[in-house]
Amino acid sequence: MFDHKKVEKKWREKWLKDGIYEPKFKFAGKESKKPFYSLMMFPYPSAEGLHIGGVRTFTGVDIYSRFKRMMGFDVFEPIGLDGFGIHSENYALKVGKHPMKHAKESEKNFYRQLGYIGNSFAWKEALETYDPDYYKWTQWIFTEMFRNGLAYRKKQPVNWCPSCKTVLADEQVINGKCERCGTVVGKRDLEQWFFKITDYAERLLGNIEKLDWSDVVRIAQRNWIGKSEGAEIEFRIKNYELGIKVFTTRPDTLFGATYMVLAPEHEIVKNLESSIKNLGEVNDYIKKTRNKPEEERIAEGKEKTGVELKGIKAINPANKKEIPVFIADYVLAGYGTGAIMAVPAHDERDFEFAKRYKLPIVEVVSPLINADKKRINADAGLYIGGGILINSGQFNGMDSEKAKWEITKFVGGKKKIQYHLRDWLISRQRYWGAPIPMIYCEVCAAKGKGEKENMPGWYAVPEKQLPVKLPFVKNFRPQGDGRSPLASVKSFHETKCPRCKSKARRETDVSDTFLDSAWYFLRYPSANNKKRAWDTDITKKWLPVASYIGGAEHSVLHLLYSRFVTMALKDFGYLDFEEPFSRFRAHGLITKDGAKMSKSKGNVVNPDEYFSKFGADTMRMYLAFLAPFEQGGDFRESGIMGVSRFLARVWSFGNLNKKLQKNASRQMSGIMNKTIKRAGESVDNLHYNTAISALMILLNEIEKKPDGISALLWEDFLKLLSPFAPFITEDLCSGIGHKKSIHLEKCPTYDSELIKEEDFELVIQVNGKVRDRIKVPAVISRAEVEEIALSSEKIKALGIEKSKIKNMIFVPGKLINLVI
Ligand code: ANZ
Ligand code: ZN
Repeated sequence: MFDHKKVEKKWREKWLKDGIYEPKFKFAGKESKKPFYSLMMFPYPSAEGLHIGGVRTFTGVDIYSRFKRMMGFDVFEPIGLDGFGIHSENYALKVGKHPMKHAKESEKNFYRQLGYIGNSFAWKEALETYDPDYYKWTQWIFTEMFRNGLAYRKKQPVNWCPSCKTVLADEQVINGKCERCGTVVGKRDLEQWFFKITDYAERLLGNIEKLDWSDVVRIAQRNWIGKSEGAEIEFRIKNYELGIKVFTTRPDTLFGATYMVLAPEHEIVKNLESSIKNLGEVNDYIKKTRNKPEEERIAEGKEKTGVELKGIKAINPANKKEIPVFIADYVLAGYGTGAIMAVPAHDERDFEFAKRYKLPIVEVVSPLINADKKRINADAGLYIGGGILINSGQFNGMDSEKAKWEITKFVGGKKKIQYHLRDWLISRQRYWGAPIPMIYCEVCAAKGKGEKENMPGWYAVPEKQLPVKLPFVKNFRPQGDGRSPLASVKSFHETKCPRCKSKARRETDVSDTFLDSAWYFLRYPSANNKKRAWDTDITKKWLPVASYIGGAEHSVLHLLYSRFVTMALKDFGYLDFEEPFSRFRAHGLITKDGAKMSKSKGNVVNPDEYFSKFGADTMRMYLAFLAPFEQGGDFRESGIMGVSRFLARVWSFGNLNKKLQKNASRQMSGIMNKTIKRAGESVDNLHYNTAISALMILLNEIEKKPDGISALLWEDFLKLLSPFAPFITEDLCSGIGHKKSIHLEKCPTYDSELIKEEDFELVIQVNGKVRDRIKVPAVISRAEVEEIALSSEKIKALGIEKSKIKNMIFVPGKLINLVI
């Protein structure tokens, strides 16, 4: 019997002691020739410990890394913890523990769990974001952003989570709710630190095309950046020396602009107050709407509300007509100019609003006859496509595309490119994060002095004074008054001005956790460098990251921020590349017995239990066998047994047949060759399940004729299996006299001459009864077999379809049994 606990412990300790998974970063004359940086998204150590989905991702990344290592690459597979942040702090609050203490405990638990899954981590480079050695450099990056003009302060309505009692970046508000706690997010006027990510919008967008990344993520980033081409056009206000600029993507419809709408936050209202006849009503409306969550304001189907500025008229610059001006919350302050020209005949929102407030609807674009254009709500007169201009003076008859720029020119407007992306809000009024390393001096501010001309009074903490350590604060609970708990710690915030030495005050907000994780991949290969954030030579050699794997839910958060920070650091002269991750693949999610795993359902799989019962090799292989890595899969205990039995057979064959012959039969080499080819290709596209099927078939063949198996062939089999089942293969390999670790061996190569497709007869059963037999290729994936079975005429004749099937049991090389 294979005693997994004993075997795992033995090898884990030996691997660590021999340092077999530590790459050669830079030893004199011994630098790595073929570096390969294989990275899994930074885990945050939740108190519940490792999630089984996380285990699947980690071991999936490891399988890939191990194959690369066998192919002669010097693989770096680092590990660390993204432990700062609201999530950990909220948990600490909930259980009444201090985050510093809680962090140490969950770190221990996490590293214990990450230890037993059998990954080839480079433990010597482990790092944690709450370690001052790490956040010293997070702070340094902040100061560099400031020095290079990419960090600034601004007062504006910001997302405010009333439960977390802190501001949130736009990216952290998901469907109007806080990404961390699910509470509906409101707005608050606060002065905050921002990073100018919008300066990089075009580059962030332009590079997307060149990235070898999962499509879902590329699309999400493109949409988030949201580039719109249009025009900025000014509308004059009657009897005032004032104008209101609007951003429009449809300047061709200008003649149809029958009213204007301002966002409730629009500055100009103050200047018009003396002429506004219904000022009371207007102010009430502004008060009522300005702090409403954005999502709520623009929600589709939501009844549009607004109030007219009575006594105010704007002039449509195209036809000089006087038009009314409204304030309505469907126009947002943070986009374009915060004001629009409303064209109810051609814009859905304006159409709804105009109907409600009985405003004129003037059609100015007529659809082309027979053209493939969308006409929605045709009878009511709303048309959102392009066409031929009507009711537009000298532009009548012109094609709307052409008219866009002709009309813009005619009214003295200008072309404008607008992005939906907004600047990254970086400050948090919380405790558990890296203090923002800035100092404010009132004396300097009064004289207009400061490190940056446009930010009097502000100084970055000099590098030699970093890190600004997060002090131990007993009452770390967020105050809810828009100030961080650090604001009440005098010994922390009292300091001296770096320039004039007067009494000055430290910034007391901490930075967003996403800043911690926006650069960690730069630190890993240089994790033990005390002098610099990263070593230039090592970075040149090891970055960008060759393979990055993680969740698609981070598309517009972590993945966008990391790209931005990398670009900025390149511009500052610290890096010579601007895209951090050459290849990115999003992993799938797993369910349990068909249902989403959740604590409330009580169906969360605890990896501890399963790894202890079945062993790491079985669990790794089972998780890899579930489904192609990029797809989700369903975790079922019944499936684990199949893999467990397979490994037991490997174990007994390896132990019974220690003296194998020198030469393999030709036929065996054929299958071997095919398996090598198939496994290699499958691993490259992360179809581990197919590779495992191929190995299962190979074992069937091996068991059939043990006499025909050569020692070499058996070793090749073990090598192919080793990335999936690192412990059992190492143990068997050492059992036949190998001194060197199997994990440092080269991958077997195949001889394409010997590859000839072979078929076998797949038996298709329904509830154990044979219903059909179909010839299929010898090496075939589970998904392919399922498809073949379901499309068999005989199975179809029984009225069996996918939805009726409870389970499918697949025995590679033999049969598939549909359980209904
Ligand atoms: C007139 C018009 C006529 C418009 C028409 C559209 C259709 P995207 O594509 O997202 O960039 N808009 C501009 N600023 C806005 C704001 N702050 N809040 C709400 N809506 C705003 O959308 C650009 C269009 O959204 C602009 O073009 C403007 O309406 C509106 F037949 O101008 B349009
Ligand atoms: Zn000063």
